[in-house]
Amino acid sequence: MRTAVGIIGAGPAGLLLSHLLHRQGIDSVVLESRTRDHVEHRQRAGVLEQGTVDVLRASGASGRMDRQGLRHDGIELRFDGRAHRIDFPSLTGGRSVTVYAQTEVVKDLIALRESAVLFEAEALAIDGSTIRYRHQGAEQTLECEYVVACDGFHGIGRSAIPSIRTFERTYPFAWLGILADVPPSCEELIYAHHERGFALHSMRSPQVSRLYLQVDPDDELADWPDERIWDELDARFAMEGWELRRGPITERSITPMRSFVAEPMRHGRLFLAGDAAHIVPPTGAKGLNLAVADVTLLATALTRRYADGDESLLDAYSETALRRVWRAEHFSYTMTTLLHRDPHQDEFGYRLQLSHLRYVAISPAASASLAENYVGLPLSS
Ligand code: RFL
Ligand code: PHB
Repeated sequence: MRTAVGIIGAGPAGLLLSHLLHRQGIDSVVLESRTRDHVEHRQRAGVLEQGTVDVLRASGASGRMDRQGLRHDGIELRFDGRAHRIDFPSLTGGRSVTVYAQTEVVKDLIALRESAVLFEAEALAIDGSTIRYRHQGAEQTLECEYVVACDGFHGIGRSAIPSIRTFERTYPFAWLGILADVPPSCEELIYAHHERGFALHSMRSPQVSRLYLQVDPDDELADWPDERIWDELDARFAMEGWELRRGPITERSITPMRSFVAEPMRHGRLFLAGDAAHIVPPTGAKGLNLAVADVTLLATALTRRYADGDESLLDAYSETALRRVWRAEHFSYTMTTLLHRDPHQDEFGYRLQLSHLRYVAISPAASASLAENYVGLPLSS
């Protein structure tokens, strides 16, 4: 098989890249190791930056998102038993975020690119601009002009860049995430700082809540029966006059927290995009948005290359993308260390967290900085 751009991975990065290229008349094939059903039901992100929404809208992929996505003009920081709202539009010149699940973004993009995705096709190796892969028990090759590895943190793309440097931080905690069939107990997301640990109240729809609890990285799901999860959420969100609604838990998982960056994001005709090149802890809601920013840059660069042979944007891709990546790394790290209880941290560190949170709550400058990073800086910054 032959194509212009061979893409490994049908997550948001690979699917959106294929869609953006298709709109410019550039041929691509997406190889995905898992089944369509698996990819469409993997529970992950929920917050789309304004820039991500703009890209989906401009590319004609936003029909359902425009109908079902929930526009959010703020978040709540809850600490010391009190609520502090960060208002996005007034702090960022009118910007906001949209709550629309990654599973739905992926379903929408697969519907648009169905004919270009080969499911259950596992990339085995990248030799120059040829991808070797296994499909239906047989080894095959995909001959490409360019290869883009959008194959996530555990993919093979990164290892095909010989000069790669990696930067990493792990954290002494993990997130236990649940989906529950119960209307959200809040209108906006709540990020709660508590001496028992961090908790986050998010949502998927007016009927479905998404909640997260900081847990020990060695904890297993068996350690967390339903009642313990709800009791712990109750304790961490506790605030006078506020109650958490409980309902049947339909999905649960534990995710470790990690910061990771690989540099550069290009080697010859091979490019990395999304989680294949970088991971952020989810506290800043940045992972999916970074993946979208990477492939938006890459689609523009490849379009220019196919239009008139100009490779300057492809040459600049890694450096341009990494500037945004490091901004998101810093923001995600800051939110993570601000809000979680570090088991190795002493009371001094805990007091510093509270002081920083109070500063964000009272200072327009500090809350504007948080808001501008949360809604996302412009793509060109
Ligand atoms: P993905 O989604 O991991 O997709 C990679 C795809 O590549 C496939 N693959 C291969 N295919 C063929 N051959 C191989 N050898 C292959 N190896 C791998 C995989 O099967 C998969 O389908 O990466 P992508 O596209 O870069 O997208 C990144 C996002 O998924 C990720 O950054 C976000 O989910 C992170 N994230 C969040 N991001 C946000 O922007 N906002 C959020 O609110 C948010 N919350 C979250 C999150 C991630 C979480 N977890 C589970 C890590 C909340 C959580 C709990
Ligand atoms: C989610 O809705 O899954 C979500 C929201 C905000 C985050 C992380 C995850 O920071």
